[in-house]
This record gives sequence, structure tokens and C-alpha cells, in this order.
Amino acid sequence: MSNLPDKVDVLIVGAGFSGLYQLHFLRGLGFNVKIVEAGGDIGGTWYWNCYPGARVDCDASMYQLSIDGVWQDWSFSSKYPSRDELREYFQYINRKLDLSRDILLNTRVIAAIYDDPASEWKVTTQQGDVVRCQFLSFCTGFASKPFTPAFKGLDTFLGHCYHTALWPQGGLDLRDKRVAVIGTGASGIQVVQEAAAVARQVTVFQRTPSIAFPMKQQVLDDEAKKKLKEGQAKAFEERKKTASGVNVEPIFREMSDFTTEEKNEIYERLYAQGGFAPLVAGFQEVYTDDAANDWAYGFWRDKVRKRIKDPWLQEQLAPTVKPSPIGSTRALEQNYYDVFDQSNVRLIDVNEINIDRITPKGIQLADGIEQEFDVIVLATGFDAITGSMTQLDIRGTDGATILDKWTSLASTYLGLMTANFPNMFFAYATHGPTALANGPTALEIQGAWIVRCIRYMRENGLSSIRPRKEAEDHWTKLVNDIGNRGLWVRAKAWYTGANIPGKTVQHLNFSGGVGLYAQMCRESEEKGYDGFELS
Ligand code: N01
Repeated sequence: MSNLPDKVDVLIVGAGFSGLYQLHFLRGLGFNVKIVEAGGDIGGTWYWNCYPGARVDCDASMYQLSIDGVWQDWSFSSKYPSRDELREYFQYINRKLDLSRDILLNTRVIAAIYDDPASEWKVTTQQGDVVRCQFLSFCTGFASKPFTPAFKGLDTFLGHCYHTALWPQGGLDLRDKRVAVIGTGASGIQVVQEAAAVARQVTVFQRTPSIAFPMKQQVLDDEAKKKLKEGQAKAFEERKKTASGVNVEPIFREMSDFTTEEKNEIYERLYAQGGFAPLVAGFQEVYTDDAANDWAYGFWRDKVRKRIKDPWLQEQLAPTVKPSPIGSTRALEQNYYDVFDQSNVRLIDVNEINIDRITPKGIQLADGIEQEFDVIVLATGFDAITGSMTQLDIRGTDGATILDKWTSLASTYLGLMTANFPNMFFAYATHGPTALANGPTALEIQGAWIVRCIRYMRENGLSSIRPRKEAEDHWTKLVNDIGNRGLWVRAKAWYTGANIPGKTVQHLNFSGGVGLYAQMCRESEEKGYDGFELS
């Protein structure tokens, strides 16, 4: 049993960006708030994802909280900081805001049930604590349920085998090891880059090639840090109005308005900027139009192919025919496409020769050949977005779980609440801008809304808030209708749940842009929480 009180006003699940933000502001309003966190430290995704090479994929000047008094005294050393530096940043926030006195670590929530007459949630932890709260806020992120494919023989392997999100906190030395990396998404790419520098042999098992953009890492010197600070307050305000939560806007004019030379020039400039600039500041039409998407893919493919000598590898890593629409997943790389020219790195296309089973010594392929490894890295992704909550036994007013409710179709109102689950909020999750947005921008918009809502309830002597079914149906349809204008469903990826066998493929992100999202949340609030039933 831990030190959880029997009752609090607000219980927050998860001590990542969202949870810390909400704790700080709710506590400032005098609410009795606690965070329960499954991990051994704060940081959320940055606690769990300690695999070699873990690094953020958003520009750090935007990948931070805008809390006044916090951002002024912190500067990252590079544009895309490592996991270790992000951990330091979390410790810094903790010191500044004195958060840890209200955080219970190593405490995993496993169940929550709503007591309608009392307008309270009864929450149970794995250790057996039971805590009651009027408001329950899930700040569990989009990637807290790792996905491991059902490989035969997985538990027979005698070497080290870890999912990237469950990597040992103490690290694992890859020097001189024979390393297998299964999966070539953002996590797999980062591991491969790191392992290639030290491991005796790195074997990459690829099913679908990633369309990874060059990071173009930049070290930030004092001058650069000073310049960022000067514009920071304005940038924090501006980011809330943009499409993707970073301070750039896409080109809304159609590609056909431009000559090939002009398009090339624009893309050359965006590639030189690095990161997701070609997506977030490129032609918006790329997300919705096949021909525009093909053109952008061709541009990317030709750039990547120039970095790879071997023609077979060129076709494997940057195929002639695009493997999925560009912009339907997100991954950055530093030297990923270069390391395949090294003699210690090789690629296996599992579409050609599938993984048959994991053996005590390594991996046996469908051709019967067993390859021996010391380390197997499962960079196989997540039951993303909905999985963070559907993995828990959360029961609402009708006794059904969130899994029951969302199995055939995830439905929410404003990506903040779901009908039959009163007084329960979620942020950076289902039907928010989530995967399509810079995390801190989206979760601050949502967190601030949640904090104001809870304050409003107290000020007006209200005990419960729940979305009306019509409002939820309307929002859910809107998320899917806007999503269907894009090409995302063509990719077998986590944005739509298509990466998980048996999971319903649907739009899990609000793809209408952060600015529109913020506006719609604000409008509901300004109309006295339109679409919600308050009592
Ligand atoms: O997961 P993914 P990820 N046999 O789902 C492959 C964010 N992130 O962890 O595409 C063989 O993208 C699968 O193949 P396929 C980041 O935004 C953030 O890499 O299904 N392969 C794919 O290649 C990122 O976008 C942080 O054909 C199998 C890979 O596994 C998102 O999370 C850290 C397979 C999974 O790629 C997810 O990235 C990490 C099988 N049976 C991630 N099953 C931080 O910010 C799956 N694959 C710290």
C-alpha cells in the first residue's frame, strides 16, 4: 500500500507533461490533487523510453511547457534533445514547481468505477490502494501500451530481449553485441543509428519502410538560446493558433499554382531546415491529394536514394512505389540511411523471408535458417492513443468499460471526455490533435480547459459534468469526416489503429488543426459548456 489519501478532489493518472501541467494549475486553485504514476520517476514517455538513441522529434523551443516562471530559466542544448536531457528538464520543472510532494511513483492505476449517486470515482491501484475523487484526469499519453507481436517462442530466448518502451532503466550495453532490431518506425530508427556505431552486428528486420525526414540536429550556442528566449513568449501564444502546434503554417495554395522549379525550391528550403518542416510547412494538399502526395514522396525518395550505394538497399529503404502516404506516420533520422553502407549493418525484408519463431539463440526465419543474436530489440510500436485507457478497467455509469465502449468505434466529445464516464477527462489522447500536433501545445490547450472546467464546477456548486450523446456523436463524426479527407487510412499505422491486429481502423486524431481544435473547445466553454450536461 502506498501513501495515497482516501479521498482527493482530483486524481491525475500519469506524471508526464500533461499530468504535471494540470497538477500545478489545479493545486494553485486550492484543489486537493494527487498524481499517481506507474513509473519510477516523473517524465511519462521520457521515463519509459530509455532505449539507446531516444530523442525527441519536435523542435525543443516548442517542445516544452509555457508555464510562466518555468520556461524563462531553462534552455535546451540542442534543437532535438536526447532523452537524458529531457529527464533533466523534468527534474528542473519539479524543482521549480515543487511538484513531487503530490506525486506517488511506482503506483499503477488498474481500475476505476464511477459512483453516480456520489458523483465520485473510486480508483484502485495495483498495490490495492483505493482512492475516491470527484474528478479523474487521465494523462496517460498516446503511447503507454507497448505492442509486442505474438512471435512464437519469444519467451525462450536466452539473450536480452526488450521492447523499446520497456527498456531496462539502467541501460544495456550494445558494444560488441549481435543486435536484432525488429521494427523500423521512429523508435527502431533511433536504435539502429545508435547500435550501428557500437554493435558487432546490427540486423534490421523491416516490414514497411519508414518515410523518415532528416533531423538536421543543431547545437544551440548562447547566442541561439538568447534569440529563442526573446521570441519565446510570443511563440507560445502563436503556437496555439497553428495547424500543428509549432510556429509555422503549411502552404494552403495548391501545388498546381507552382512550377516544378518553384516546388523543388520550396522543398529544398524545407529539407534544409530539417525535422518535419517539409510536412508542417509544406503543401497542405499533400495530406489530402494523391498526386501531391506522390510528388512529395518522390522528392523524399530521390534525396534518400542518393545516400545509399547498394541498389537493393535503395529499393528496400526508399522504394520506387511509396509504401504509405507521406505524412501518415512520423519519424526523423540522423544517419539512418547512411549506416546501411557499414559492413556491420544489414537489412532483412520480412515480406520476403518472414520471422518464423524466436529461438533460445536468436531468430529463425521462414527459410529455416536460424540467426544468432545477443540482443533482440522489439521496436514494434504501441496500441496507441486509445490503448492507454482501454488497457485499464474503467467503468462508467452503465457498468461497461471504456474498452467495451470504444472497441467498435472510439467516441468522445472534443477529445476531452466521453459519455457515460462523467467527471473523467483525458488529454493528449483520443480525438485530440495528439499525433498530428506538438505535444505540449495540444496538452496545454486541453489541460487549461480541464482546469477551468473544474474551477467552474466548484464556483457554480456543480457535482458532475458529462457529454451529451448528440454532442459526442457529432464530434466523433466530425473527427472521422475530416480524417477521411486525408490519406491517413491508407497507411497501416498507429494513427488509425491499423498496426494492431483486430483493432478497428478509424481516425483517432482530430486532423482539423490545433487552431480550430482550440477554437471549438473554447466555444463550448464560452457557451456554458455547450454539449455537456452539468448538474
Ligand atoms: O512504433 P511504430 P514506434 N513483424 O508503430 C513494425 C512516438 N515515439 O515506437 O509498419 C515485423 O511507428 C512495424 O512494421 P509495419 C513517435 O511519434 C515517441 O517506432 O507495421 N515488424 C513498424 O516498422 C512515433 O511515431 C517517442 O509494417 C513489425 C514498427 O514495428 C510513435 O511513437 C519514443 C511487426 C513499429 O513502428 C511510434 O513509433 C518512441 C511484426 N510482426 C516513439 N509488428 C518519444 O518521443 C510491428 N512491426 C520518446
